[in-house]
Amino acid sequence: MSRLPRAAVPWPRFTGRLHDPRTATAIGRWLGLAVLVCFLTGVLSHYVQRPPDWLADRLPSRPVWGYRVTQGLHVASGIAAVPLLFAKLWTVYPRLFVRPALRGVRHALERLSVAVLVAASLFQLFTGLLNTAQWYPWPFSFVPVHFAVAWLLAGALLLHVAVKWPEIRGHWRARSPGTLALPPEEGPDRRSLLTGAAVAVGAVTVTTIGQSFTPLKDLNLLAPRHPDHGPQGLPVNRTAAAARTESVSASAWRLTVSGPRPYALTLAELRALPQAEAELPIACVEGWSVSAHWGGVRIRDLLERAGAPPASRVRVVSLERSGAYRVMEMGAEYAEDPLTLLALRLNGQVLSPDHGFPARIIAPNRPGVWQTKWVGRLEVL
Ligand SMILES: Nc1nc2c(c(=O)[nH]1)N[C@H]1C(S)=C(S)[C@@H](COP(=O)(O)O)O[C@H]1N2
Ligand SMILES: [Mo]
Repeated sequence: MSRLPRAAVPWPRFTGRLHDPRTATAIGRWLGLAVLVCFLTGVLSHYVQRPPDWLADRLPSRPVWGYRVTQGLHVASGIAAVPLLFAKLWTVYPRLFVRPALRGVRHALERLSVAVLVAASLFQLFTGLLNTAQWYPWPFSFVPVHFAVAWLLAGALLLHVAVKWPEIRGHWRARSPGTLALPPEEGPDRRSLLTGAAVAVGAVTVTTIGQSFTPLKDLNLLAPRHPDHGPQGLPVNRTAAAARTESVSASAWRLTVSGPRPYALTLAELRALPQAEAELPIACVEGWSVSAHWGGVRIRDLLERAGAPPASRVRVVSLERSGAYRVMEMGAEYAEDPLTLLALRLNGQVLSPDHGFPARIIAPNRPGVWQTKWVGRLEVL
């Protein structure tokens, strides 16, 4: 601001270190790191959930906790970015009052790119945060729009960093000459602001990270889901009542498997097949994740019985009549993994209706949305 003539800044006047470029850089680099982690884990999550055809059979089923960690990081970095973004906006908002507002085409384009960056950042954090609470008060579909705006944000951020590069470089280290040249001042100093921002990040992280990082689950006060709260010690997103699958009768239910040698099995017949066990997490894309002990029949055994050729892909259809997760496709890597089960048991008990009775999918290193509940049909593709 100091470079502008006084008369060009009619109101308000901002002085002090809390609005200077050194502070903006100090907060900006933490915000940049959070955004980078959030972007990379988000893009990964998107392609794991909706792989293009060439990738679908190559997605690795190990490590079993892979998606749990990356999606936990996605949501945690997004949450941490909220206080950082507000601190950054507060530091730089005096620039809104820069006069003349537009100094030429270059300046206009730069201001436009900052407007896009701020709008996209606010949009991403707002929609992402509401998604963790499964609240969608908008007329568009969350996933494609959140994904598209992520690229907009990434582009605007790259441009912003490029434009500000000389300033960022000059202020990166605390003892850069630019800082020393500033006059000493009274009032709140930069360190208090940075400490405040760090405390805010720590507070929102500690009170939400327990939703995926089980050792801290007792501190999880703010996240919508608690790892322990739910039937059979596991949270539930869509209940059997919501999916209208409560009235599935165990005696009438059949698992039908289509393929070269199609067949159908009753629940008793499935239980009589060789059973396998797996310790695997449900890792919901909304951020919560919990590991559980599953028992059931290996998918690869069921596919083999249907005469499926090796490296077959499988489509899983739920009994649910409607819903975004009624039909799921599973690539060959998952279908062949010995830990991928048609689960009949959870934590030592028969699956409860909310966890997918009579049978559900559990696979390693996969997003929760594809752990299909209330399975009725498998189709060898
Ligand atoms: N048929 C069906 N399966 C489903 C869903 C669904 O809506 N319908 N929700 C999925 C989501 S989003 C998650 S996170 C997991 C949660 O499993 P849980 O309720 O047993 O914890 O189930 C998945 N399976
Ligand atoms: Mo989920």
